[in-house]
Amino acid sequence: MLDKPLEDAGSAAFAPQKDALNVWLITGVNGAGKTTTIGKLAHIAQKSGYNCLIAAADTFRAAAVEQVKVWGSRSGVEVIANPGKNTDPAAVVFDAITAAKSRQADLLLVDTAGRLQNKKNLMDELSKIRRIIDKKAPDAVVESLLVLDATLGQNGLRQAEVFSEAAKLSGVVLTKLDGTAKGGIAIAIVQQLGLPIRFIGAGEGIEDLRPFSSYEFVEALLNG
Ligand SMILES: Nc1nc2c(ncn2[C@@H]2O[C@H](COP(=O)(O)OP(=O)(O)OP(=O)(O)O)[C@@H](O)[C@H]2O)c(=O)[nH]1
Ligand SMILES: [Mg+2]
Repeated sequence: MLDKPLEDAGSAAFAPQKDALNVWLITGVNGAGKTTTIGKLAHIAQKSGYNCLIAAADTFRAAAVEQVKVWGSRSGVEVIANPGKNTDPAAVVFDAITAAKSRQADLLLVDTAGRLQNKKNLMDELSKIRRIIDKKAPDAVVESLLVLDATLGQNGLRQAEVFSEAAKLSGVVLTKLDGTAKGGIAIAIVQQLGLPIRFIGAGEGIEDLRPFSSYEFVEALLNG
């Protein structure tokens, strides 16, 4: 069951497509681990020889741009940000796509502000970001990933449903699996929304991201 969405998506291995701009939109509720995941992904991408850029589209929280810049410098990946205050995140994404095209980047990682799925204005803002990506980069390979805190339980399903609609989700990253949580909610998400789980976050460090393996996941779930 966990493997089915991977098969439907074409391939189990998840990597940026070569000879194209890949845009990975990273979404989720507050504190799920989006920015940390961006840092880890930038690190792997850089190590694997992809030309990577980060869009700092969390313009909501004052310290968010600084935080993602720290991750950018750890991984040696440039961060596109807007220096103004309270700027429109969709405008940052617009600028970042322009930069990615002119630098012939392979992968643009878009950090977004945490938002609760019941805040309509913030979900509309996310839809707008998604629309800008589709419009400004029609030839890009877009992945829209929900970062889901494994410790959250059943609320995760509702989150995934609403985010799926607003951001046209194509996959899930399950974080904080290094703690006691087993992330059983992922099974409901896979079953009900047909979304593949792409990565597992298992720690706060830059190396603590792994590709999802259904075998290891089920084994860990049952061995608890
Ligand atoms: N143990 C553990 N902690 C994690 C993991 N991923 C992220 N964290 C921690 O979770 C906290 C929030 O991480 P962020 O990356 O800032 O989360 P975010 O989704 O960007 O948060 P907002 O931008 O405020 O919505 C930080 O303390 C991270 O170190 C993980 O896989 N395991
Ligand atoms: Mg963040």
